[in-house]
Amino acid sequence: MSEWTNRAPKRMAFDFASWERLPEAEKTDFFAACDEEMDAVGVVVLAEAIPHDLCDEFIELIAGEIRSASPIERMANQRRIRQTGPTVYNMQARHPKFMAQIAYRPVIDYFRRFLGDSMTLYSCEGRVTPPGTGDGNWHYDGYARIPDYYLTMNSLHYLCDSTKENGATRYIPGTHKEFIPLAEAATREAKYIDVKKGDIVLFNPYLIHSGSANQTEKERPIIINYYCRSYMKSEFNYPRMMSYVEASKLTEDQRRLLGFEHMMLEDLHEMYRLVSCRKALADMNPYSF
Ligand SMILES: O=C(O)CCC(=O)C(=O)O
Repeated sequence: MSEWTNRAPKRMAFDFASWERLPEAEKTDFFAACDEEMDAVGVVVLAEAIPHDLCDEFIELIAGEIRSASPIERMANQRRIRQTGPTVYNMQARHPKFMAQIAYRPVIDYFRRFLGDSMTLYSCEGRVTPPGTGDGNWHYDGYARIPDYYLTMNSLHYLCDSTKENGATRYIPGTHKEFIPLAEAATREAKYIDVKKGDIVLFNPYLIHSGSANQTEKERPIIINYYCRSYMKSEFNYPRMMSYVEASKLTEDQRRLLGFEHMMLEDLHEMYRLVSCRKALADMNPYSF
């Protein structure tokens, strides 16, 4: 393992739009460069990976969910307004564009190299940091800190430019290597990640970081797609939240990410109804006749 560095992360440019069609060798080289950033800095910035018009659609969809929030969601958002801003859980269940975004190839191909092919989604959230929000709490995204082994990985999808002025994500350099307590990290100098609209930032799960104060007059919207190893519990039980018809429309990647292959079954019937993607049992699915 090499040393960490205090320098700002590089903006990793790539032809993300052509990802599916590009030769494997090009992606392997790109990932090797990303690995250097992940190791040395603790964050990888995928430069303008999301087209701007899609960012605008995401912003509208998150705003719509916040406007139509249920009373309990409203109360929770009111309570957290000074620190993180309104948060919408389960965005992938609320709109197909978010369902597509959880399976965004450059991110899941990269994360699967660390968390295994069976990696699942832990959570998909939309968040808006409004003007007047203060600094977030220092934290790292993982559970136990195990050297050279990751249990989770987080991706932040920025839907507008984000700087120190409007609530950039900040981090304490080196904390992905030196496993110091949060209180000690809080006494060290933070760095702010300067990103552009459409950038996606991938985090080393042990890097201590947080959101920061939004001192502008404009909101800062982001999507937070967080993944974990398949043997861990995700935030919600996604297969049980979906109807059979909804589940039948998922792509293979989405099914796997939502944990259909690794869920704990309630009873024998679920084995045929929910897990019929397991090839050996596919012809026994009672709905498939
Ligand atoms: O809002 C941010 O920039 C930080 C979000 C964050 O720290 C997290 O999701 O773990």
